[in-house]
Amino acid sequence: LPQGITDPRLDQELRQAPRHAIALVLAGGRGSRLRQLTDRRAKPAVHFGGKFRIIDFALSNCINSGFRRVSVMTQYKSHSLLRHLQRGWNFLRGEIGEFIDLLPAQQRIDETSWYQGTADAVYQNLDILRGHRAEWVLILAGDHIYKMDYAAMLSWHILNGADCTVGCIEVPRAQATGFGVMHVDDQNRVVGFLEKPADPPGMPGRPDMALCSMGIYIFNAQFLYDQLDRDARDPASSRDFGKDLIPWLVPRAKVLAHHFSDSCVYNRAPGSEPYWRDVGTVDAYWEANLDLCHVSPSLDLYDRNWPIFTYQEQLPPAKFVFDDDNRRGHAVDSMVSAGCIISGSAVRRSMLFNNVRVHSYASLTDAVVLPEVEVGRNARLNRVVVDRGCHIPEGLVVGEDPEEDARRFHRTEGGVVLITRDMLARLAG
Ligand code: ADQ
Ligand code: ADP
Repeated sequence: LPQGITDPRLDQELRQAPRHAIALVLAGGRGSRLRQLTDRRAKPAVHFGGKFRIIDFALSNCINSGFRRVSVMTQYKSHSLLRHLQRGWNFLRGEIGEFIDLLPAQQRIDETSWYQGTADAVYQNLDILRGHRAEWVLILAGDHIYKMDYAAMLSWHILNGADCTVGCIEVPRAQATGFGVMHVDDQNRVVGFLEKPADPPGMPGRPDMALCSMGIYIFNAQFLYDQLDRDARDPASSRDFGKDLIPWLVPRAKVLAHHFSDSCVYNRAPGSEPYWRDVGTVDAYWEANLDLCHVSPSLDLYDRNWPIFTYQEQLPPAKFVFDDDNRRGHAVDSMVSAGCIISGSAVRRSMLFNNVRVHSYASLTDAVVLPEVEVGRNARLNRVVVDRGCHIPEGLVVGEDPEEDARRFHRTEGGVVLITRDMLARLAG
């Protein structure tokens, strides 16, 4: 919370504010750049960091920030996501007004349409939202990895008297084409907003960087409801926050930019940088998982002051054993989750999710291995992402012959090989 507030009543009001807000987590998008990892599950349901799903980060931020009324909007391939939320995220207490509610696209308004853009997902649930009588609405994407104190952003929104506050980060200009790019004045008021510009404008005095929307918004509730009603009557609108609503508001309302660095939850390591990742591609996903295996990663999952919650299956500890030939099963610079057994095989710089079995003479290097994977004897996997439930056949070698990899699996520009059950079935087939 902001420092130096001397008025005790204002201080109290800001502390209480998250209780009078509702958080909406948009979790309906497909995230198609994650390729076959999102063939059967929405991006927010994709496994991350050994035991988590991507959506756990936004939801944990809500809980840790004191936002205990949360609705998750789902649409695309939602079964895996709903199952995760039902199993792991049902611990809030309805009796004291806390909840995590699931709002699947259910054609509440118009019989023929699913959610169109992100604003439509909210609009179609307006009657439910109004019923919560919130004062503020926090809108989040369910598909980013970061730790952020939304209460700090809400205080900032209230103290600055904004109609709408947009969370923002600075991104190298060349990488900003996938973002909403903003211009702000010296009071942090947004004076220009371009959604996914082909040639993103730089920041004043810093031409190489662009100020980008994180897709996180805080609105005064009534203001948002009025705007959604208006937007729904506009036949030209595609009903999207980034494409339609925010650009329409910028010249007409008080839209402010809030810097992520002001509400980021930092690592305790001195000099740590604000950490925010859109693990939108297989390369970015692979890298962000393996970053966690370094000695001091930029994202600290071990910080007990800002825990990341998830659904946890009851599993035995990871186990490392010699095999019959007295070969040592070991892992270094790696994270190995519960239920794993590494027998007579070598695991280096790898992220192993729950229940991975690695058999004798196999080796894994720079591998991200999702749950329930079995790696057969003598297999050698380098620079791979292995999807949940894959059975890697004995002796399979991946990551040594790019052409062969590309023929059998999906090989990214960055040379990471994605292996799924379907690809293995075709190979066996
Ligand atoms: P995008 O990255 O394109 O741009 P978008 O596709 O709008 O993001 O998805 C935002 C979130 O909403 C995601 O979590 C997605 O899963 C979810 N979602 C998408 N369509 C949905 C639907 N119909 N129903 C429910 N949920 C849905 C946005 C902004 C940019 C900003 C980036 C930051 O438009 O301005 O820079 O996010 O990542
Ligand atoms: P999760 O994503 O929860 O880890 P899985 O990877 O096993 O789980 O499955 C992802 C989604 O695909 C789930 O919704 C599951 O029910 C569905 N699914 C799994 N196998 C198949 C299949 N052979 N055909 C169609 N859908 C499947």
